[in-house]
Amino acid sequence: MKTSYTRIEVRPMAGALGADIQGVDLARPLDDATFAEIERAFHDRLVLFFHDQRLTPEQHLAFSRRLGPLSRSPYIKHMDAYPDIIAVLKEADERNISTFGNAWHSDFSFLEEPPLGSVLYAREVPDHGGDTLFANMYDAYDALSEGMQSMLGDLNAMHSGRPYGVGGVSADLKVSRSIGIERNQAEADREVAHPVVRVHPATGRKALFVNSIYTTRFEGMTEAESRPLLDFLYAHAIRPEFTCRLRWRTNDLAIWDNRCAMHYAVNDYDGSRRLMHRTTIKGERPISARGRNA
Ligand SMILES: O=C(O)CCC(=O)C(=O)O
Repeated sequence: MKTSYTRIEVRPMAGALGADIQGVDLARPLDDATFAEIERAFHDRLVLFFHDQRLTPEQHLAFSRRLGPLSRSPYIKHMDAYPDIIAVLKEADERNISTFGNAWHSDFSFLEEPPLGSVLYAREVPDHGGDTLFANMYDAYDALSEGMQSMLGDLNAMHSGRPYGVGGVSADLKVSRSIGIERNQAEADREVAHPVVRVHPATGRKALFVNSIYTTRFEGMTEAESRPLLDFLYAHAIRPEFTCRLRWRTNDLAIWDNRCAMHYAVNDYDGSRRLMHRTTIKGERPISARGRNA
């Protein structure tokens, strides 16, 4: 069914997901009818992109809070003056180094209640490069065979914050120093179980919920046993047909739904400074297709 909008203009940016939103000034308080259309577009397109928004940190925070209570991400330094904002920064002189989010993931899926979504605001971006890719995890699930869907529907996967922990590969991963990641945190190594297929609380649709940064294995299986199927799912989930790409300009703002989309920050702008401000919206424990939590 085609959804119509009267308060905002919604221009899909790719077949699978993503939309440019026109006709909104996020610096002003939004009336309920306009916000309801933004929410509807968010559920329909998963990633919304607003251009040329002139926002103070307070206005960025106020819009974020319309989407839900904010959460603070463990292991990441928040801004001193704005403890609900992370500065996602890579300086021009940080060469041959990873960026924050430079692998496909759903934010902090290792939390018992992973974030609903994030609001990313571009303060300073390179002339070219530094795009963000997104993939639609409903489409990834829908495109699997019935046999695979049914098998995955019975599984939980373990997620861990190992990139921030002592035992994981990434204690020594070189990532931009500017983001302020706290590594070597023992509690990050613990695992949390989530359903492999989660049901979106607002749309009722099923989405694949595993990602290459935080998922370690299937519950009840070893990492070696899990690896082949996880690798298949990671490759399957990012088929070009399931993706869209945001090309940032300064003052653009994006919101994405972590429950049904993954994203990837492209690290192709050595020699340029890129500064984004991110807020994170609190989420809930993923609901499984079996009708109960993991
Ligand atoms: O900088 C970006 O484009 C995205 C960074 C990221 O992956 C995140 O904030 O979770």
